[in-house]
Amino acid sequence: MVLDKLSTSLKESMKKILKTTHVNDALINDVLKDIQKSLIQADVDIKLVFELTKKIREEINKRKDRFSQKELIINTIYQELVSILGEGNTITIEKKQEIFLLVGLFGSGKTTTCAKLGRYYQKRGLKVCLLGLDTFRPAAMRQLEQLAKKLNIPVFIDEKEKNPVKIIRKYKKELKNYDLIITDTAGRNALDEQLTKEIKNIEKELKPSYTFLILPADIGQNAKNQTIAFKDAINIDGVIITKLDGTAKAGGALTACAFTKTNIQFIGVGEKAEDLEEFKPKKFVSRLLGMGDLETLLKKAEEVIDEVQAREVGERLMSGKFNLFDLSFQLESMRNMGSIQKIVSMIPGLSMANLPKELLGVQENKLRTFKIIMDSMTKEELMNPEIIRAERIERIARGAGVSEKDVRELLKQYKQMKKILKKMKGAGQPKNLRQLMKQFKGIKGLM
Ligand SMILES: Nc1nc2c(ncn2[C@@H]2O[C@H](COP(=O)(O)OP(=O)(O)O)[C@@H](O)[C@H]2O)c(=O)[nH]1
Ligand SMILES: [Mg+2]
Repeated sequence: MVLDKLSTSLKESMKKILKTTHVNDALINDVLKDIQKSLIQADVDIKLVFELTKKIREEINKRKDRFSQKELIINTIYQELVSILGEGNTITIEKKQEIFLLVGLFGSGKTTTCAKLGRYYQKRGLKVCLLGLDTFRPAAMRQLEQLAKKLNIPVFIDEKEKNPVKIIRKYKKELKNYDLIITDTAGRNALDEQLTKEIKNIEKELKPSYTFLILPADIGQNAKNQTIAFKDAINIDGVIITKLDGTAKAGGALTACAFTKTNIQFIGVGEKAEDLEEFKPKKFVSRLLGMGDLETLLKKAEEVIDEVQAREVGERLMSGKFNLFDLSFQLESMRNMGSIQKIVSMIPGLSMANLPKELLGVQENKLRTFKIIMDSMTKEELMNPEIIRAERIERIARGAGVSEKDVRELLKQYKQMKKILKKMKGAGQPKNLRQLMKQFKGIKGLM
C-alpha cells in the first residue's frame, strides 16, 4: 500500500482517540504530537506540519461539542489533512480529440504513465492511442511500443526521426481518428534550455488539451522546486506523481504540489498498467486513516464511543458515583436500544432477555430540553451538580432559553437517579432485570 508507515501511525492515532474514555486537552496534545511526528517522518515540510496541527487545534476549540468530541477530533484531522493535499483530479474529457502531453525529467515515469493512462481511458470506453516523441533516448520508442502492444493500444512512433515536431506532422491525419492521444516525450537530467525549447516546439505543433508534469514521489519536497521550474518555463495543467508505492517519504511530494497550487491529477502506485489512480484527496486521506470513507469512519467512532461510554457509565453506576454527564448519556441511551443493552450487559447478573417494552417509551421533548440545559452548564456544574443553587439556576435557564422550573426538574431527576443508585448499591445487585427496571421507573416523568 501507499504510505504504509504513515498510514499505520495515523491509524494508531485514530485508535487512541477512539479508545480514550476522557477527551481532554492532554489527549488532543498527545494525538497532535503523534501526527506531527508521523507527517515529518513522511517528509512533509515541518512548517506546514506545525501550521496544520495548529489549525486542527483551533478548529476543535471552535466547534467544541461535548457530545461528539471524538467525532469532532477525527473529523477535523481528516478535513485538515484533505485541505493540505489540494483539489486533486479536475480532468474532464468532453470534446473528441483530447491530447495529453506528458513531460518530466529522466526516469520520472513518463513512458510507463502513458501506457497507464491509455489503459485507464481505454477501459472507460475512449478510443485511445499513444504517440512517442522521445527522440533523445535510443530505446525509448520501442519501450512505448511494447507497453502499448501488451494493452492493445495503437501506438505511433518513428525510430529514425530525430525531430519530434516532424513526427507529429507525419501522423497528424491519422491521429484525428482518436478520442484521446497520449503523448510521451523525452526527459533530461534537469530542465535545461534544450528541453524547454523542445517541449515548447511540441506544444506549439500539438496544441495539447492537458500538459502533465510527471514527478516521482521519491524526490520528496524537491517536487516543489521542480514544479515551480517547469511552470515558469511552460504551461502545466497538473502533475502526476509516480512511484508512490516505492517510498515512505511520499508525503513530501504530495504536499509540495498542493503548496504550488498545482493539482495532482493522478498517482502511480505500482509498475503495472493498472496501477494508476485518479487523485482524490478525500478518498486518499480516509484510506490513510484506515476507514473506507468518512461515513464509515464516523459510524465506527460512534459505535466505539457508545461501547466505551456504556462500560464507563456501567462502572460508575455500580460504584455509586454519578454526575450529570452520566445522566445525559443515560438519557441519550434511552433512545437507543443498543446502548441500553450494552449498559445492562455491564451489570453482572443481568441479561436483556426480559426487557420490558415500556423502557423505550422515552419522552423525546423532555430529553431535548434536558440536553439544551446541560449545554448551558459549565463543566464544573456537570461534574458536580450539587453546587447548582438558585443563582446558577437562573443563569443556566437564561442561557438555555428555558424556564427555571425546567432546570429544577432536571436537577430533581438527577437527585432521584442518584438516590436510586445509592439504594441499589446498599441493597446489593438487583436480583433480576425487572427489579432493576422498577428502580429505574421510579424516576418520575422519564418513562
Ligand atoms: N514502483 C513503481 N515503479 C514505477 C512507477 N512508474 C514508473 N515506474 C518505473 O520507473 C522506471 C522509469 O519509468 P519510465 O516510464 O521509463 O520513465 P521515463 O524515463 O520518465 O519515461 C521504470 O522502471 C518503471 O517501471 C510506479 O508508479 N511505481
Ligand atoms: Mg521514457
